[in-house]
Amino acid sequence: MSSPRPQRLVFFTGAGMSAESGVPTFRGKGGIWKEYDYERYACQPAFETNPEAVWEFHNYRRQLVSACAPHDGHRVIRAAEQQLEHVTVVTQNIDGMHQLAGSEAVLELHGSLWRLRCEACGATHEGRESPLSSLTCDCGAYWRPAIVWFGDALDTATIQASAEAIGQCDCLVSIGTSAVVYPAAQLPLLAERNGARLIEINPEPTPMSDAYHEHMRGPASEMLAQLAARWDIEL
Ligand code: BJW
Ligand code: ZN
Repeated sequence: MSSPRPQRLVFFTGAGMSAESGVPTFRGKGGIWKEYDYERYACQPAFETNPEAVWEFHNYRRQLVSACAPHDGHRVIRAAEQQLEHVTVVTQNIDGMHQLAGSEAVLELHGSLWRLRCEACGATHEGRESPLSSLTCDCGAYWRPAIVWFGDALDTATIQASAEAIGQCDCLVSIGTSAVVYPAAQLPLLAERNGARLIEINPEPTPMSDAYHEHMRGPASEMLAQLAARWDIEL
């Protein structure tokens, strides 16, 4: 049975959203941090000490993600964007999977695997070549993945735009995040101020589950298919 569609909807996504595409999550079974210590491969001090090791890890992930494709859940989100008034995707994911599915209103809280910047001359580069053909910028310095690593500040404009969309929404659907990384973990709570309905999609409970009105305990693709039916979103 269908029910009224949200007027302003936010999808708040984490690594579990991409799990069914074959992209490993960070924590839990098969989580990437089990195999790779972020202090050696994914933080600014590691990049400054051993950029080659950091690049080995990031090139590995570029290749891994390149072989993955969006799944039906990403397509539900894209369809919602096309058929509902105001839809925003706020993602912690760096894999670009929402954009591959065609989503346009995507705010990337933790940056992107596909963007690079040079901290020496300010140059930037965007592209999905995997592995990267040259690890260095024309000026000779190593490219730095434009990813928000632990200890990095999040981009102010992105966090503001996310807070605004969440603060104004009447429904927030959180999908596939363990809700342990801050400040991202607390952003969905801003939706409460507007009296929004909070729905959590995750096979497991999270430290933020109590803040949600509805828990859909299952994989993203199946749970999003249920929401599509509920809101009469055509696929
Ligand atoms: C499924 C599924 C299926 C499976 N369907 N679901 C306050 C309190 C405590 C600590 C801090 C705090 N504020 C800041 C901190 C420190 C730190 C932090 O949060 N630490 C905690 C871990 C303790 N935060 C930071 O350092 C942040 N920066 C910061 O605050 O800067 C301050 C500053 C200000 C001014 C100047 C300078 C600094 C930055 C955080 C950056 C996070 N970056 C990473 C990527 C790094 C590397 C890389 O990729 O190369 O972002 S870490 C990693 O975790 C990645 C993710 O986006 C993020 C969140 O993970 P996510 O998405 O939740 O994934 P998982 O794997 O944890 O969970 C997957 C979920 O999916 C599970 O729940 C499964 O059940 C579920 N699932 N299959 C649906 N099919
Ligand atoms: Zn440069």
